[in-house]
Amino acid sequence: MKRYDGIKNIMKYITAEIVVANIGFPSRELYDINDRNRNFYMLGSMGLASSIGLGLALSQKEKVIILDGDGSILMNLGSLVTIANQNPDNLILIVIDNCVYGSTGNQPTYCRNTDLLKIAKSMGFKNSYDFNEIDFNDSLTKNQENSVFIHYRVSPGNVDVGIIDLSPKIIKNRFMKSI
Ligand SMILES: Cc1ncc(C[n+]2csc(CCOP(=O)(O)OP(=O)(O)O)c2C)c(N)n1
Repeated sequence: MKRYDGIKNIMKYITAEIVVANIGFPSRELYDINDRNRNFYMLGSMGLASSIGLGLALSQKEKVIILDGDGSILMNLGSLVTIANQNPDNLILIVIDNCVYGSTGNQPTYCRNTDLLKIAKSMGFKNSYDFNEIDFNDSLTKNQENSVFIHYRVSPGNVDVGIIDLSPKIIKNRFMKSI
C-alpha cells in the first residue's frame, strides 16, 4: 500500500479536524483525495509540518492532524522533543513512512536503521502507536490527555495526481478563515 491509500485511510475518518500536510506529493495527494478549507498544504518548508501543526494545536482547541513524512521528521527531529514536552492533547502526528524522500525521486532515507516509533516513545510521547495496530477512529475521536504519535509504514511510490491549483495566499487565507 502506498502513501496515497494511507492518506485515504486516514481521511475517511476526518470530519472537522484541521489537517496539516507535508510538502510535495503528500499535499498533492491529499488535495486529490479530499480537498477542504481545513487542509493546510505546506509548501516549501521541508521538516516544518510538525512545527506548524504544533503551533496550531497550542493556539486553539480543535484537533490538529499532521501528515508528515519520514524524511521530513528525520530532518527536524527536534520538533518531536518539543511536541512531546509541550504535549498538547489536541495534536496527532502521523508519520507516513515510505522509507524514501518520495517527492523528490525516492532516494532512501535512514529509516531502515532508525525506528521512529521507538524514537517517539523515548522522546516522551506517552501515546505512540503503529497505525496498523490501533483503531484510528478511536484515537481520533476520544479525548486524549497527551499528544499522539502514529507511525504508518507504507510502500514507496507517488500517485500521478495533478498539482495544487491554489496559490499559497489562497491556501493560507481560506485555511485561516476556516479555523
Ligand atoms: C530544506 C529542504 N531540503 C530539501 C527539500 C526538497 N524536498 C522536498 S520534499 C522532499 C522529500 C520529503 O520526503 P518525506 O518527508 O519522506 O516525504 P515523502 O515525499 O516521501 O512522502 C525533499 C527532499 C526542501 N524542500 N527543503
